[in-house]
Amino acid sequence: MKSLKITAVLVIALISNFAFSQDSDIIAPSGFDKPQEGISKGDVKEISYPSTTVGKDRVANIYFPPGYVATQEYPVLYLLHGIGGDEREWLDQGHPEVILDNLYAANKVKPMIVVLPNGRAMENDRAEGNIFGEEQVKAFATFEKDLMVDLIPFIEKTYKVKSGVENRALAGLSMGGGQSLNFGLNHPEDFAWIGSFSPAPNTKQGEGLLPKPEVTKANLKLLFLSCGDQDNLMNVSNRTHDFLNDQGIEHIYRVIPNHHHNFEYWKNELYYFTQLIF
Ligand code: FER
Repeated sequence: MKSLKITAVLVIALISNFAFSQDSDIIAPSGFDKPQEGISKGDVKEISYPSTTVGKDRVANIYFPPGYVATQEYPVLYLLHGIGGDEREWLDQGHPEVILDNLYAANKVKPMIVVLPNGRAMENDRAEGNIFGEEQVKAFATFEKDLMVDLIPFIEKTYKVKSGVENRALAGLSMGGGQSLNFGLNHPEDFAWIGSFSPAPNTKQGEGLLPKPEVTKANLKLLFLSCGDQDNLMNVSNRTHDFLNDQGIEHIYRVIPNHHHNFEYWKNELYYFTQLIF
């Protein structure tokens, strides 16, 4: 009887322990997105850069980490928004600056600069009118050129930035998640870290998604693909996960239970992704 009791206690302990460690790997601890008093805070600054792609100056935001020193070199994460957003979407709805300030205070993230661009590369890049229109959706593809030819060179000549593929990350939500996969895998010489949070149907398929498998295999340090299990776009993540497996591209695939296509989920993923990079 006694040994039965001990066995039962052990089994319960094992089950609850297992559930606990699983949860903490998947769902961020409460308070991760709440501003804390008494910790150092980073700075958010709006910048403008000349775009040869669009033919005008374009606006982006930058988050500088707490204790940023302009004479030191930092790696850079480019963080992209969704179809209804612009260069302020993450800041207004996801508050990455709060999540990152908290992670810095807990010493859980490497010092990095985060650039928040506008991923709709067209003359009027506001999320207005028919945001699903052909021209508007095409502008999310055109942003590849703006990013590679205009924005990244501007950032790298304006700020002290660590060189090398291992010091550049690209991540985004939904349309920005599709862009991160499309552009990141098209430029494996330039991005070693890719994060895709509930990628949208703009995500390419087949050889179009993975044009340089050998360079990708050599350079990629992390491909982080995830989706909430309640998201209508799950099929895009599933098909991408299957394709990457078929091609032998190592990646993390997270399916987050009871989560939808929204900032509660995207913030959660940012919390985990940023701790894994650089
Ligand atoms: C679509 C469904 C969703 C699509 C784009 C999205 C281009 C993007 C959603 C988002 O960014 O939140 O069919 O086609």
